[in-house]
Amino acid sequence: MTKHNLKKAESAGSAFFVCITILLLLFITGCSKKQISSVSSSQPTDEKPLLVGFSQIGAESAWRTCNTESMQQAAQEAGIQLLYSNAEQKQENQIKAIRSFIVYQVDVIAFVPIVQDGWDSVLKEARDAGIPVLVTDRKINTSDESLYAGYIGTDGYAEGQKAARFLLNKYADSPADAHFNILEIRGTDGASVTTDRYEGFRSILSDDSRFEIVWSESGDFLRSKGQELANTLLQGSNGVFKINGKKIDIIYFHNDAMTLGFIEVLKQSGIRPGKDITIVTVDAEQAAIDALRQGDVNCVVECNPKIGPQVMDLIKDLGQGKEIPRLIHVYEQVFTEFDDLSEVEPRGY
Ligand code: GYE
Repeated sequence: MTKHNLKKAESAGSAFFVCITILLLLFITGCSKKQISSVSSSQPTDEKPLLVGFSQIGAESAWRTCNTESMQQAAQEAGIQLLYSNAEQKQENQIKAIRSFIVYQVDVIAFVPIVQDGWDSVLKEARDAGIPVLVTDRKINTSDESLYAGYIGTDGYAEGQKAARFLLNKYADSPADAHFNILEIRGTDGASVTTDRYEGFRSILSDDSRFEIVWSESGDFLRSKGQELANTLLQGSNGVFKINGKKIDIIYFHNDAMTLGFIEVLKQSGIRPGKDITIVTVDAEQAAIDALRQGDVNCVVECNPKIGPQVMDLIKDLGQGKEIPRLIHVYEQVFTEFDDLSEVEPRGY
């Protein structure tokens, strides 16, 4: 066989491999075509590429879409074959996907746990099959820490603290007897990042009696829910936003998607976000940075979705049987109304 024919045969072989992979996964999980797809390596090598199963939560926000793209692009650049599964916001779909990765004997499993609890059984199955697991973006609760190799992603607790510190700074000159009522719109209940952003925020403000969290409700990290909550909470507001008779001074949102939906309704109700009410939000999507520049938002705490390259480095280590750090928090910044925003690069999400 000539070198040329050999190359052709190799690439036909790898195309066949990808097809079989997809068919097998579809068969095992019964998932729709939309839920599972394969990204193959752009760098043909003589070695068999690492095969990685990645279970993503879904596509609930621009942040999430960017996170998925970062993983897929980084896998391609690293020559890793990524089997991508979209759980469409359901833990049961994630568990099914992980089981199918185990049956297919992938080299490494990576997943974003939609909620913290309920992973032990499936992770034991992965361990029994000798497949290392990397937890990314959100954390898990487990009775046995050895069930996963490590975690890489956001520091939700620090994000909550940063949001609260902005408020301490903004109201630094307000007297001790001033009073600020806070509304909190939480992310998905049961998700580690929701708990962390909730607790981090309180850890800073609980010592300052000027701040009172008068209401906290989940908007599930969705723009549509943010809008829906605003419509319900603002009913009969007549230009002043009150909950249980208390005028809301500050709203702390666990993500930008919910913020953007909510402030649209605030404006329609004749309340000026960023001016009549202080708005603090997490993620730093481009739309939130634009809103900060326009004065509709006062503080944006960055949550970094572009972790694909770091994830792939860890996956390569795991593929070689190396140990990885137990916990890696990625770099994240804060953007506020007091900063010079002219240097902020386009966010890309
Ligand atoms: O803030 C939000 C997304 O898990 C850190 O999930 C992530 C969060 C992010 O839907 O926009």
